[in-house]
Parts: sequence; structure tokens; C-alpha cells
Amino acid sequence: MDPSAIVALLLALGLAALIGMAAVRMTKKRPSRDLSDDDDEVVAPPPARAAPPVKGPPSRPGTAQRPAAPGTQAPGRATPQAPGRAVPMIDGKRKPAPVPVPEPPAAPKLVVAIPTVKPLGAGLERTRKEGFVARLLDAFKRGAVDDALLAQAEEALLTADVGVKTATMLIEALKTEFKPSGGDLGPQVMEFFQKKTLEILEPLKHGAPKAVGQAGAPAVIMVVGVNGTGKTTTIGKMAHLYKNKGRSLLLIAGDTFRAAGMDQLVIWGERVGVPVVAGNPGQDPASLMFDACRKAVTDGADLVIADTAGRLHTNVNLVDELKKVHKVLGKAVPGAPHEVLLVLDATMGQNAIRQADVFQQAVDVTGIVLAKLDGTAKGGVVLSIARDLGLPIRFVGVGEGLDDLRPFDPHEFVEALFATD
Ligand SMILES: Nc1nc2c(ncn2[C@@H]2O[C@H](COP(=O)(O)OP(=O)(O)OP(=O)(O)O)[C@@H](O)[C@H]2O)c(=O)[nH]1
Ligand SMILES: [Mg+2]
Repeated sequence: MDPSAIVALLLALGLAALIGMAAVRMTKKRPSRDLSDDDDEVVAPPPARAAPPVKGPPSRPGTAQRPAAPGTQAPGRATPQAPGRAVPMIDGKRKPAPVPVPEPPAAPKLVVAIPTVKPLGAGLERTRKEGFVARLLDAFKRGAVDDALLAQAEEALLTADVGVKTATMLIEALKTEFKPSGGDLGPQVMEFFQKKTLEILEPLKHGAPKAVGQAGAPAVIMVVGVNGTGKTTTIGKMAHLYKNKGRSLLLIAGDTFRAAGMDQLVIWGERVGVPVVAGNPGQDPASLMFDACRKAVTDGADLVIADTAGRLHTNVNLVDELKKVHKVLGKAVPGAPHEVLLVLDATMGQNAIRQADVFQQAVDVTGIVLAKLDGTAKGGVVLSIARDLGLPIRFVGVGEGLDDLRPFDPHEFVEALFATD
């Protein structure tokens, strides 16, 4: 054979052998590639997500509580590290043989509540939707304003708990002052009622109290009301609101008749990051108030909010107790209490008005908080409060969340109440 042919044959055989070996190596390597595509990276554990604020255990009574900032990670809730996922490089060259790794446990699903501020309209939804506005509009579809129609309109107003006196006044005004301008009556009547309602509400100075203390002393707000109306919850929400405005606060858990009542405020304090002074169960609330106010002065707090017991208003002792607390607050801080807020439960409608009388006799109530407006079709009670009690409405509660307290604005209220959506 020609020597050059032999050389060519050998070269061809060598090449074929090389290709074969390469193919075998590639097939062998394939399974490990899937694990080692990112061998050089240390795999980071899944990022920890912020846990929602967690109610801590009630703190020991008798001391000021300064809880951890809200939103901090709850102990033991951190997302666990994924074990064994890191495959480090050794000397930049060699890699250890991949070790079979068990699947990491699934990260716990933490639901983080996104706070939303509820519009007032949402709080008045039941008042509007459960007949009131729809019935008024329906009544005035029929054209002329006659007696039957006026009676129907009065009934619609009463279902929203505007109170007999206010409903009568509005209907009288409709009879004598309302001048329809042709076309659909319904919207015109609504506009008329809106105007009249504003006339009832506007003369009073509604909205959040400024609550500013004097000469380096804190402002003091005393919160009173029948049990279950929403005092403690309102104080928690108010603390959140004023803290967000940059005020330094101290809360007093003055409901010493009920340990659970005090604990409830301590938990709210932890939630919003505001210190709470709680007493011992059965302790004289007035002495607790005095000590706590002196502490607020020493600490340089600029707003104190005091919770009180809410036993039945027929309990004469409670009235005496509130009078005593009121007096003692004045001894501890000049001019205190600067505000006495009466918390009324909107779901009680006209009964809430009767409760107000009793508290007004006991202490000098300066404003109303209307809680639970979201849970009632009796939102018209706002008109009764302003007209019959002559008291400004400071806040309305529209839910149980941190942000569900709104400074009362008559314009916003009237628009939401008579909205025809
Ligand atoms: N839907 C709704 N619920 C509310 C509102 N305000 C308070 N609540 C609920 O009403 C209930 C009673 O509220 P509390 O704050 O404990 O009432 P309280 O006046 O302090 O009661 P006592 O301490 O027993 O006198 C709780 O379940 C609150 O969550 C509100 O604006 N809307
Ligand atoms: Mg309470």
C-alpha cells in the first residue's frame, strides 16, 4: 500500500476514535449538569418577609410598657434557611461531587395585611343601601309632593335613625321651603336634604381635637362610655392617628375593674408602639390616673389618653367614679382633662342618645366618637347627636382596624349619606 494512504487511514481512524471518546464523555456528564449549572453560586435562602404585627402577651401591670415597634418580626417566624442548597467552589477549580439534597421545607406563607383607609362612604354603606336613599328616591319618582309622599319620605328618614324631631323638621322644611324646578324630583329632594343636613351639622366645630397641652404639660383626653361601645378600640386607633402626626403619647388603662379591659389596651399599645400605664386589678382608678399623668409630665409626653370603665350607666357608683377621675386629672395636670370624649355605639341608634344624657350629667362631655358606623343602617343618628345633644362629633369608627377611625367632616358625611350610586 502507498505509505501516504496508510498515513491517511491512520489519521482517519484516530479522528474517529477521538469523536467516539468525546461522545461518551458528554453522555456521562449530562446528568450532573442539571444540578451544577450554577455550581459557582452560593444559593441564597428565600428572602424573609415581614411578618404582620403580632399581639404580644399582656405585659405585667403597674409599669409603663414600651413595646417593640409595630411590624417587627415575630419571634420564631423568620423564614428558615434552605438547608444544603449551597454548593461552594473549592480552590476555584474542583467541585465536590453533588450530594443528593432533600427538598427544603416550603417557606411558611405569611399574609401581610396591606392597610387601607376606608372611605367614609364604606362606613355608611348599610345606612344608604338598606332602603334609606333608595326609598327616598323611589318616593319622589311620582312627581308632585303630596301628603302620601311626604309620609313615605318621613318614614325613610326614620329608618336611618335621624330621630323623630329631626325627621319632622326636615319634612316641614320640605313642605314650606322646597321649590322643585321641573324634571326628576328625586335628585332635587336629595340635594335639598343635603343642604338642610349641613345646616344642622355645620354650626358645631366637628373633627379631631387638637389636644395641645400648656406650658410643657401634656394635653389629656378622657374617654368615657357604656361598656362595649368601643372606648378601648377607639383609643388604640386614636393613638395610631396622633402618633402618625408626630405626637408623643401615653395611654392609661384606667378600666381597673376588668383585668381583660386593661390588657386589651396594653395590646393596642404594643400594636401601635405607644406606652401604656396599666394598674392592678381593683386598684383605685383615680390614683392610677394621677400617677400616670405625673409620669407623662416627667417623660415629656404631649398627649395622654385615659380609658375608663364602662359599666352600665344606671350604676350610680360609676358616675361617682368618673367624677372623681375627672377631678383628679385636673389636679395632676393643669386644665385636664382638656377633652372628654363620649364613645357612642352607632348600632344603638336613638338609645345611644339617651346614654349621652347620663354621661353629660356626670362629666363635662366635650365631644362624641360615633363607633361602629360600618355595622349599622342607623347612620342618621349623627344628625340627632348634633341637633339634640348639641355636641360636636370628633371621630367616627368605620371598622375594627388601625386606620378605621375618621375625623368627622360634615361635608364628607352628607355627601356619603345621600350618595345615589
Ligand atoms: N365594626 C366595628 N367594630 C368596632 C368598632 N369600634 C369597636 N368595635 C368593636 O366593638 C367591640 C367592643 O369594643 P371595645 O373597644 O372593647 O369597647 P369598650 O367600650 O372598651 O368596652 P368595655 O371595656 O367593656 O367598656 C370590639 O369587638 C371592637 O372590636 C367600629 O368602629 N366598627
Ligand atoms: Mg374597654
